[in-house]
Amino acid sequence: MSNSSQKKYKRTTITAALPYANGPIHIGHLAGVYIPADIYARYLRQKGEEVIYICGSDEHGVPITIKARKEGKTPQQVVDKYHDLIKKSFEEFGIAFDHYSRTSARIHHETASAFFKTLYDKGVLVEKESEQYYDEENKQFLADRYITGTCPHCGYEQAYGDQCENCGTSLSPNELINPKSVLSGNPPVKKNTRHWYLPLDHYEPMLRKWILEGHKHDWKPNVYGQCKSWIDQGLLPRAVTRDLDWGVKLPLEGFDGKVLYVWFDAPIGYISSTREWAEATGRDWEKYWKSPDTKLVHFIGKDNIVFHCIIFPTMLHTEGSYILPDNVPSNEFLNLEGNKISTSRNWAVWLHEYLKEFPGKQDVLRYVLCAAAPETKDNDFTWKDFQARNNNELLAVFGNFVNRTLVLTHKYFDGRVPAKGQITGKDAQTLEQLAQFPETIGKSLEHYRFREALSGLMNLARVGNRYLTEEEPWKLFKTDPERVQTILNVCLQVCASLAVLSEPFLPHTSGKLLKMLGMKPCKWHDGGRSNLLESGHAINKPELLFERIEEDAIQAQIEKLRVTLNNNSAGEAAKPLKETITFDDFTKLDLRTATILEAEKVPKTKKLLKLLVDTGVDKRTVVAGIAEHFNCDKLPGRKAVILANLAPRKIKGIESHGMLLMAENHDGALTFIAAEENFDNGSSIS
Ligand code: B3M
Ligand code: ZN
Repeated sequence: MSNSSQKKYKRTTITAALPYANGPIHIGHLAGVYIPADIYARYLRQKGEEVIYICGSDEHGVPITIKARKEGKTPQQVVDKYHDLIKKSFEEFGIAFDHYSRTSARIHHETASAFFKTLYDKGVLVEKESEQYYDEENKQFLADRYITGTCPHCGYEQAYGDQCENCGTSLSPNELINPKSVLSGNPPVKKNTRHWYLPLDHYEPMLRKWILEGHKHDWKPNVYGQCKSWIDQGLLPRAVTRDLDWGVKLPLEGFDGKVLYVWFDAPIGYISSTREWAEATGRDWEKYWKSPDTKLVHFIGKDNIVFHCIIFPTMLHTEGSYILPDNVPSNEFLNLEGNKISTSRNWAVWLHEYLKEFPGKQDVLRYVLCAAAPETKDNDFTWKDFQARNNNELLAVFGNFVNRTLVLTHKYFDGRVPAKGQITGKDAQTLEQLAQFPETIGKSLEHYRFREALSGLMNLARVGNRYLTEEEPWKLFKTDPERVQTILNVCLQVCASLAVLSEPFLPHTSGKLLKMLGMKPCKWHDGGRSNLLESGHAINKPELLFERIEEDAIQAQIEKLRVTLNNNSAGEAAKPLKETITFDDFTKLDLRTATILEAEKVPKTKKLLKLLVDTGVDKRTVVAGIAEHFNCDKLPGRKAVILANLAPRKIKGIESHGMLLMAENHDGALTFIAAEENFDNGSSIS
């Protein structure tokens, strides 16, 4: 369990988070998980290491059944549709998995239920009867996303039973304030049911030693920090079964209607996908998961950290025959044009649409998403930046250098690599620099610093471009053709290195360039050689590696997003009216004019303000989720309307008496509803 970055391994098992098969892949997924994992896998392969890159669709869980219900389909129909779409778009994009499986596969059901059975037979799991929320109208227990309510941490009203998407906190249904069933909209009742729990609390010492002592220096700070705060808060037993009918059936007699929790079965999906691959290719799957010589690396999004760093490792550890991950690189979030990517609001760039709208431009998106990856903090994707990076970097530096070199080689030397003559200091310096690149870029990759690695690759293109521009062979050919031979030889070696070292990042470009140079794929370290192309070797006709992306293509994308924004707000403006209430219902509300006297932020929350409000009748405390919209200093003296007879409730330990009325528009902006400036407090509103 020592710091593993020093450890020598024989092979690497790379997993990328299994995407939920309830929607297509978007740029956030790509930048956060699939592109970095793909670069890493391709790099190791090119180094000649033994590596497998494993993924598959996550087809269980409540998000799938909710989607099926909304669309009037069966869960299987939903996952079939998205599994196919996702798999195809990954392939076309050039994500080179060794295997892409799915968790509805038979082999997965077998693997996951056997895993559960082992933990059960070993007595690891704790059986407990407890009260859980139940929807009487639909006769169903309300697991995870079947229940929503107000987040106790930030006041967000649409928090799910397993997580608040606003503040990211992971929740249990019992913590929600005002819980509601997603199925009927009714408040749920409590009913007894029996479940099996993974007692994480028992394994705290193991986790503390393994993560907090063993991986302090090699795991990314965001990953390590989340693990530390989880462990320090005290781990609790986690239920690993659910009352649902979609999922891996419980392998115990007499428990129909119960399945494994999706977060129990999904990570086992990595193992079953490996088994499926091994069966198909006649290999032994076990060494990839059980040999201490294997380095296991999980690439994930930041909302998956606890599952991959705490829960799954505890499962692997208690099962007893598995290795634990060596690293769990996780990125922050990518935003789109300043707003959070959202599947439900269609605020995303979808991979399958991109592939259609920008045919042949896979590598441009790979490049931009790697260059702007949210490695250490959230980052923003904009179409303007996409265009600029293509035109000013890929095209102007990489493409331009390669094209000039190849065109000149054809023009002066009939497409044959000219021999080097006498070497100047500049030539030697360029070739020495060239020799460093495999090592430098490789180091960055081995530390999961993909942006740095990519900028290393671009530096190589810059070295070549600058050399060519400064040496100006086109001015020398008449007077000193021998010198031109040397210059172009050096430039061609740089091109060959680019072809080799760009493979993990820009595989389509690398393939094209290899072909243009008449080369076969090479090992990573060959990318540093100064004689990769022998003199006399014939190269092929140059083609353009990159094309200019014109303004109209970018405007079309921006327009598409504008339409989405309009549709969203139109959709919201037309929100259906709530059900009719009687006049008596209305008169139950005691609405009063009031003035805010004091305002302060509730510590450790993003959204909450604690307000002292003069209602004309009394002065009282109200907690409101408006901290992101109003400055505390500006609130004292502000008029407001308060719903004064709302039952008090505790929010973050503070008792809140009543609610201030606000209007919220479709952009989420808030404004107070208030009487005129000098109107008396306590006036009743009717
Ligand atoms: N499907 C969650 C997600 O896409 C989930 C990952 C599973 S990895 C085992 O965020
Ligand atoms: Zn929250």
